Amino acid sequence: MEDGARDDGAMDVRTILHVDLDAFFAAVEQRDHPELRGKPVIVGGGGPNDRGVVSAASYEARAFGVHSAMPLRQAGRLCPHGVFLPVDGAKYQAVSVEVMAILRRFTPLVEPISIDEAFLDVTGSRILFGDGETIGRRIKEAVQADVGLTASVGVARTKLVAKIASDLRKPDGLVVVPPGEEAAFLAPLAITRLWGVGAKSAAALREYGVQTIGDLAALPEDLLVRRFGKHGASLGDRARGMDADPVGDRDAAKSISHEHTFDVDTSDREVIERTILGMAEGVAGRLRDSGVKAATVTVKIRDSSFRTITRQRTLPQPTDLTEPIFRTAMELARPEVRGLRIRLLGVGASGLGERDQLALFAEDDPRRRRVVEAADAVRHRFGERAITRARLVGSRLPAPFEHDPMTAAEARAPRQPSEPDEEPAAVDPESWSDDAS
Ligand code: DCP
Ligand code: MG
Repeated sequence: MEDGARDDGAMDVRTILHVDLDAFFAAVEQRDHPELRGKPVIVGGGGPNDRGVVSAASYEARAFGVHSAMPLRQAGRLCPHGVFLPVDGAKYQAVSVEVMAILRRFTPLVEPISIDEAFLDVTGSRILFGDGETIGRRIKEAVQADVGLTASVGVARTKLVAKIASDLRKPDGLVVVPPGEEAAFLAPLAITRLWGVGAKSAAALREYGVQTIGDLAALPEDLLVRRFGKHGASLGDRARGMDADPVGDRDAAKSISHEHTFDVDTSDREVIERTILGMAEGVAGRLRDSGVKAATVTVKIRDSSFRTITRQRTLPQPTDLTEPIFRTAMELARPEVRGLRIRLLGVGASGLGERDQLALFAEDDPRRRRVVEAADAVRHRFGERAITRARLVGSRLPAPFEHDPMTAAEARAPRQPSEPDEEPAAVDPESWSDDAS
């Protein structure tokens, strides 16, 4: 069935796919270690006695109640016979690149939204490859054949509905929502599946007897607007599956951040400084990879009592280099860490703009840029850790794993409440990945 154009007789009915790999990190490990297939595999940190959290759990491990963002120690208690493995970020990143390349065979309109998921607008590809369902099936087959992983796919007229659909029959799912059936498809599902409905909104909606997306769709719009303001109007639309957001809309992430949880809380200034340097380096590398510069640097600090603060500052000129990010992050962090035992540190960059659009700002020394670009080329070939500043060598600090705050994965993870910022932050502190919840 042509799942576009026809029903509405309009050529502008889009066909959007959301593709999400199943148990991504754990599935890569099971692929590479056949003896682990069928076993509960838990990827994250240094094993069941580690302070960190679970990054990924195989579906076998999920049967024991283990899930992403759960403390590893809790996972160890729930699943004592689980196979615990460290995160191999460089490997997963390389697999992610392969998968995204497969998706681009089907349409140039691919919007990666995290390491293992992307939206595709295949409206213009239907004539070549078949309807949305057929393209979804072909993508699943290609990912299995070429990369050896299973993906779940949702097909719908909007990003919102495609994403909910891909999640519904995981793992190895394919869910198609024909145009016109969005509201009926969403109606029986819990409201927490809707983007932008967090625990707080869900509790507020329950006061009105709203449990399902269908209940929400049935509420009068003026009530929603009165109760939730501007957000309320779009809430009603989204409950009916309406979402005009085009694929590829956000060509760049709104912010880039790295964070690190210490195995043991620390007040060692040298360790803190080296950690911030490592993260500044990681953030700068990702800015350069994306061809953008950042105007604002943010630090996040959580102490041993779990008090969390963020501080930010706008730079005199946007940058994609380590030094200014490191220097600014240190200036922001130094007064805040004094006398405290630190549990977690984060460095973020926001206010991103295309490098070329920012040409009116003085360019950095071109020789220095060539050196940096050469280093990036090595980093891409041999992984994040290949190039490390002399300062980091021998520190035995783990390369901070990249958590992209814009990913839906992170948005789904339960969070620790943060304290409000003193300075109004352009980076929503809630959007930081939280690996300590
Ligand atoms: N991830 C992480 N920390 C989190 C959430 C996710 O490190 N709190 C990493 C590990 C995941 C990957 O990102 O494998 C993709 O995230 P998903 O939310 O898509 O989770 P999975 O792919 O593991 O499982 P699912 O089958 O539910 O998609
Ligand atoms: Mg996934």
